[in-house]
Parts: sequence; C-alpha cells; structure tokens
Amino acid sequence: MNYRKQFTLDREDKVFSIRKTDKDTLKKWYYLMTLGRQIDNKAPNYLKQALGWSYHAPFAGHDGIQLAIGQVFERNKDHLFPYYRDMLTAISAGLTAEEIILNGLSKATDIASGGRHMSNHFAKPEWNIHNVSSATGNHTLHAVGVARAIKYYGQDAVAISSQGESSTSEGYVYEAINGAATEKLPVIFVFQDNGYGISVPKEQQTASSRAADNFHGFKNLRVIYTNGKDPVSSMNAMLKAKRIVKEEGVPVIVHANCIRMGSHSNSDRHELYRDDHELDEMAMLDPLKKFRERLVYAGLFTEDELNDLDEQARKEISAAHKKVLKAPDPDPKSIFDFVMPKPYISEKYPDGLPRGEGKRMKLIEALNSTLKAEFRHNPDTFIWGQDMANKDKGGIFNVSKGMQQEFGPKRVFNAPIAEDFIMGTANGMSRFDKKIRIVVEGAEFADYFWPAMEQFVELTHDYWRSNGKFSPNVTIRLASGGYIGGGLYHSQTIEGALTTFPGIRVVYPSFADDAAGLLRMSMRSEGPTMFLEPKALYNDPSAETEVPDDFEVPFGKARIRREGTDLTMITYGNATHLCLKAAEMLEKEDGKSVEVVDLRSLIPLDKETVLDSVRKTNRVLVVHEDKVFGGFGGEIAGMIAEEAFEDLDAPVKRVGSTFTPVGFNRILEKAILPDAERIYHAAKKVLEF
Ligand SMILES: Cc1ncc(C[n+]2csc(CCOP(=O)(O)OP(=O)(O)O)c2C)c(N)n1
Repeated sequence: MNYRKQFTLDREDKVFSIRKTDKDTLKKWYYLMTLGRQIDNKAPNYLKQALGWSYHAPFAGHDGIQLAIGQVFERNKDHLFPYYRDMLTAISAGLTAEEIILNGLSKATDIASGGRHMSNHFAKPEWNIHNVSSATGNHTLHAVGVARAIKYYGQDAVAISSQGESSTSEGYVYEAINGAATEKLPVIFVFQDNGYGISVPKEQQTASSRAADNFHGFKNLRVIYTNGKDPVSSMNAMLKAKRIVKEEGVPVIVHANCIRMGSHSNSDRHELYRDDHELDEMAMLDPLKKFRERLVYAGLFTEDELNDLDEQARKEISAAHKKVLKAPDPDPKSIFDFVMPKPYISEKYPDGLPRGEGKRMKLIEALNSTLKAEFRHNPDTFIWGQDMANKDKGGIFNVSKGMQQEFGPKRVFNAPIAEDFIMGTANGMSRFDKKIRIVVEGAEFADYFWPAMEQFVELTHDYWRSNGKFSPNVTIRLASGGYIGGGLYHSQTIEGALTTFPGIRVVYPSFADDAAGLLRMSMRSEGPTMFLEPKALYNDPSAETEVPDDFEVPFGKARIRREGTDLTMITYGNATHLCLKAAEMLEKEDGKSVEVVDLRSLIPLDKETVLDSVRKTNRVLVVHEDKVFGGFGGEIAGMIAEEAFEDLDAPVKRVGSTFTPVGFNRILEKAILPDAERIYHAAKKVLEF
C-alpha cells in the first residue's frame, strides 16, 4: 500500500467517523502517525550522537490536526506553510522518512534548504510546501499573499498556514487575518493550541483561553474549533474549512486543541515549569495511544495488525537512516550560491548610458511612465501600497497616477496601513508563479518602513535559505530623504540600515533617465530590489533629462556625471546634485577639476568605476545625505582604504548629515543635512592635504 498517495475525496460532503471510515484510510492514517512519532522519538538521539538535528520541536500531542492538514493539502495545487513543529504535517503531506531525516541532519540534499535553514523546518517547494521562517507565524502573510494570487488567477486551490496559538500574539498575524478577511482570500489559518509558547502559559499571551476567539469580530471570517489530538475530528474540521473557503470564498481559522507531550524543543526542560501531575496527564492523553486503542476497541484492527504497521514504519526509518548517513554534507564553497538571482540582461544598454533621444521628463514622470510601460509589457505585474489609487489620486506623491484607470483595481490597488502586510503579501504573491512581478510602495515615506523590517529581512534571505528554490520577485519603492522640511518620519533616508543585509539590491537614482532605467531593470529581474527615490527631486528641474523609451540601467554600473582629475566625489541620490554644484564652485573659485561619480546602485557596487576614478585623481570625498556615522559611505571609504591605499594622496573624507534626527524647522534641517557649501569646504580640505 502506498501511504504517501495523494488523498482524494470520493464525496465532497464526506464526514469521517471511526466506524464509517474505510479500513485502508484508517490504516494509512495510523501508518503515517506511527511513522511520524517514531521519527519524533528518534530525533533527539541524533543530537546525542552529534550527528545533527540540533533544533527539534517534537509534535507529539498535535497528531490529529497535523495528520489532517497534510491529508487535505493537495500537492502542486494548494500552498502549505508548515511551522517548525509540523513534522507529521509534512509526512502526511507526502514527505518520506528519508526527506525528513535529511532535513534533520542538515544534509546538502535536504530538499527544504540544503542544510542552510534550521533543522525541523520542513519544506518541499516543488509541491508548494513552502520553506518557512523561524520568525514564528510570519508566514501567515505569505499565505495571504499567495492566496491573493490563487484568487486572481482563478485557481481552485487554498493556502494553508499553520502555527502555534502563542504566535498569534504577533501583530503581523492580525495584519494577515485582517487582510485575508478584507480581500476575502482562500486561506485556512490553523492554530495548533498546546497551551504554551515555550514556557509561557497561554493565559499570559491573551485574555481569551482560545486564541481564535480574538478574531470573532472580523467580518468575512469563519472560525472552526476542533480536537487537534483526534485525527477524525481534525479531518472533519480541515475538510469543512476547505469547503467553506471554496464555497463561501472567505478565509477560515481552524483552532485545534492539542497538548504538548514533550518540552518545547530540545533546548527546553519542561519539568522546570510543569508539575508531575500535568506531565502524567499528557502521557494519558497521548493521541497516538488513544487512536490505537479506538481502532482495536472498535474491532477494526487487531493488535497484531497495528504492530505490523509499527514494524513497517521502523523498517522505512531504518532504511532512510542508512541512506541519510551516506548523504553529502553541504560544501563550504557553496555559501555564495543563491545570494541573489541573476538579473535581467540589458542587450541594448550594457553600460547603462542612454543612446538616442527620448522625451524630456521630470523624475516623477520617468517613474510613472516606466511603471505604465512595464505594466503593459508584463500582464502579470501588480502594484499596491497606501494611497496607491483612488480616482484621480495615484500615490501620495502621484507616482502611480493614472495606473488604476489603465490597468484596473485588481492590478493596482490600495493596501491597509500595515507596512509588514504590504511587504509580506508581496513575498507571498510572488510565490505563486515565477512570471509574477510585484512593485510595492513599502511605506508612504521611507521612515515609515520600520514596521516592515521583519518582512524585509525575510525577503533578503529567502533565496539563499531555500537553496535557490524561491526568490521573491519584488521591487520595493520608497520615497526617501529630506530637503522638503518634512521633519521626523518624512525626511530620513535609510539605505545605511538596508545595505547591511545580503540578498537584496539597493538602487538610488538621482536623475530621471536613471530612475527609468533602474526601475525597468528591477521590474524585469528576478529577486528583490529596494528602489529608493529621492522625493525632493520628483519635480525638480535639475533632475529632468531626456528618457529613451526602452532605457535600462544594469545593476552595479556607476555613472560618471562629471569628469575631473583633481578629486573624486562619490555620491548618489539627492547628494549627486549637491556634489555637481560644489564641483562647479571648486572649478570657478579654485580652478580645481572634480570628478563626480554617481553610484546609482549601492548593492551591487561598481567598485571598478570607483577605484578607477580614485587611481586617476588620488583624492576622494564620499558624500551622501544619510548620517556619516553608520552611513553607507563608511563601506566605500573602507573599501578604498583597503584596495587603493597606495593611490591616495590624502585621507578619504566623508560628508553627510549629522548624527541627529532630521528637524522640522527649515533652520534645523539646514543645520543637519549636507549642502553644496559643506561639500565645497570638505573638498577643499582634501585638496589641500
Ligand atoms: C518572532 C519570534 N519571536 C520569538 C521566537 C522564539 N520562539 C520560538 S517558538 C516560540 C513559542 C511559540 O509558541 P506557539 O506559537 O504557541 O507554538 P508552539 O511552539 O507551542 O507549537 C517562541 C517564542 C521566534 N521564533 N520568533
């Protein structure tokens, strides 16, 4: 008998009971449950023998609901987001003992991540069993995002997200459920309630004894309660949930009452906070033992038949164990694989310099027209954010003006004021199909991006963590920077923080043509790109240029905006224009020839152009709008010191803003942000050294 065969329903309205369920089905369930439990019991031995599985969160006590989740999941059609305790879910969904142990021992052939992600994080991307974060419950947002795609593309499928009850205290879970209910998305959220979040009892998480009760006020949301210890009631609950999602088109929470038989994980000792009485009770309630007793008591199986199934499972594990021990470990040389997917290749503009004429545009027009052109080019492109589209309003700065009118509300739409939701659902939706490209306004102003940082971090390591199986194809636009008298939350530029994360490109244009070319490149490439827009330049005539219709700027190509021989200014964004002004002053007043290198792209960085210029002028000033302390300029100065020290005639100097917040009053703003004057004086010091 093939115990991993995909479960199919013979009748849509089927209700299981122990006596009415056919013997083969019960046999399959028992087999999967005993197999899972035997691996769960064996996992700690691997750690004792120093073979691996150094993170193991036992599932014992969650047997019923995990069996049911795996059974109702349809491979390659539904999308499943299992959490770190979901070993039986993964087995029931079809993973073999070998696949489970390969993950436990973090082998190179582990299908979830090739040993890159923690053990006990099971996945099989080719079946849509997603590789999920350790940031507990944050995949609820991914499930909602992929459900948005399921609905948009009219697929007969559901997204299933699974987590413990304590992690529902996280704000992003509320954001996810609010969004799923608002958009009426096909998601089942399973809460596996074992009463604890590590050592914290659930009454210290929330006032309701059942976490799902907290969500009763949401419209368009159904809640089902079930006994998560019992496979029969769990199967009925999961099937009912799937039926509701499909027939009523609303999301469903399945709250499964479970027990945690063991400690939270191998690094926890539950006897420190649970008494003997409680532990005895857990043993008595053991779901596998109870299920076995019921099968025998009902006269459906003999003890011998069940012992045979236990033995078959033992054999599967033993064979798997032997194979896994021989499986290769990851190669340390592979660490640089899959940090970023390869970008789209520009055939016409390999150097990112415009050729031929184009319409003269402001930076904002270049962004708007490129977005529209790319939406026409790729019908699987979507954009959302706060104030994205409502009648004539198209973005808080009007960057997306006219887009909803042309592309409709299903491709261009508003998001709730929930930055993490905006980011997380972008990640989730792009999981549906590689052809999808998503643009989001990550926040209305760059400084409001911080609530989304946890999903930003997630996005940066998805490709690496999944061993190249999944890359979020998302462009995140952020209106950045000051010089508008905006004060706190409206003036910051945050690339100094964003560029510390491997796995994302960060670009920062300063002229209309580069804005268009970099945006096109971001939207055509695989992988995530942070697209920082100097909002002070949106309508500034000094950033206006001609923009060829098909212009593209490859990542990692700086642009020399002004040639010179005495000093190099390395800059980007708003500061490019300040440097150009300062360079002019230096020429007029001091007869100095200054080269201005506009990086355009911070990650990847065009080291070659920077170092060539340093070798030519031998003097360097690094200029950006962000704070000098902790700013991106420190990386550039460090790189030059390391790679071109002997070419320098003066120490590398940096100009940027002060190590303060940005003040509102224009007098304060001027004292904080760099200007041409400050750059001019700093340049003179470097020149005079
Ligand atoms: C965002 C985040 N904060 C903290 C942790 C550490 N942590 C790991 S598991 C856990 C408890 C989660 O409890 P629950 O959601 O009830 O699931 P259970 O482990 O009980 O199945 C915590 C706090 C984490 N993984 N992620």
